[in-house]
Amino acid sequence: MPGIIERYRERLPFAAGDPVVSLQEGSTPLVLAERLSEETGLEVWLKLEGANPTGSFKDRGMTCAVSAAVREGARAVICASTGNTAASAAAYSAKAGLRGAVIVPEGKIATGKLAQALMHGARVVALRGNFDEALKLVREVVSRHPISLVNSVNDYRIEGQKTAAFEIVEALAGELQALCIPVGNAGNITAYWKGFREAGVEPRMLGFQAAGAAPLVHGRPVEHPETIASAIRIGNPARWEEAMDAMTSSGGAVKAVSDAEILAAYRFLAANEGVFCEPASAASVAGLLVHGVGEDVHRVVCVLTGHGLKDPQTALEQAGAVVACDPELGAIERAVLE
Ligand code: AN7
Repeated sequence: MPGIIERYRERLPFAAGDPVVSLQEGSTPLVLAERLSEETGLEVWLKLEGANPTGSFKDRGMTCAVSAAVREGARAVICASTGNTAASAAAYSAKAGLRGAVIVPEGKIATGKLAQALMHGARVVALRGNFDEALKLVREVVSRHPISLVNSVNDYRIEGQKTAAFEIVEALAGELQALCIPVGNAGNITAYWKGFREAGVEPRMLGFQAAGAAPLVHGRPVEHPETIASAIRIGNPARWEEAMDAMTSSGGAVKAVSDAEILAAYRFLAANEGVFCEPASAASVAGLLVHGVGEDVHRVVCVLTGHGLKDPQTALEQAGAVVACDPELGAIERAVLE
């Protein structure tokens, strides 16, 4: 499959002949979740955005943001990030031959994401502050220097990410009544809603935030957001109004899920559906299990935004222990069979 710009060019702000920086993102699996369906009495599908080239949905937006930056003659890109945007921006700027700088909250990004950003050669800046402070600062930096901002305040990011909604509509022939999605900086829910409306389908948009980082649920910014789901440890989402509009106009809602609920869904998906996502992604399924989807829903799609390998540390803390064994047949048999 080609990347999303080639696949959906007529619905994106790119003309034939424009430069395209792509790693063949998009065209991700949509998998029927049989155990979750049994559990909920619904038909539950999982959109596996961890199958994108850098392991998260950000690649859909990043191919557009970086391609547009190249078209505009930019030499460098920058973003604030809880990790996945940083990994994606680093990869696409490496592919494009641009310089990349990523500002991340010190000590609060998952190991895999940090490894990615560094390997792709970005300048990685660990801010003694949180994501919201980092975003505020990078907005000031780009107002003073000719550097392209690739956070989801950049409209090209929304354009690219809306293509996930197109893929879902195509795969299910437009037959879905609800979408469950984690919400952090609120770009992705904004993008899905735009994509669905452009495709003429209006599922109920159900956004889920971590309880310790739930500004949209409380109706006011959270100064010190905290959650195990570091990707959505965000207290003042940039796309606040648009996200609220998506949820209200679709008859949806925004609700909170606790870290314990997120981790339970995270383990359930890995153990029972064969799908390893990162903790923030599991907020969509936690929301489905804890809050339900309301009346008259037959089919629901949960977006799993990032791959579980992004955050090996949380996985090892949540998983069972390995079984030590001497190199001897009897010992192996006991270890395997008992
Ligand atoms: C796995 O990388 O904000 O509501 O800087 O990595 O569009 O912010 C990541 C967000 C959900 C929330 N799931 O999406 C970043 C960043 C995962 C994420 C979200 C993020 P938005």
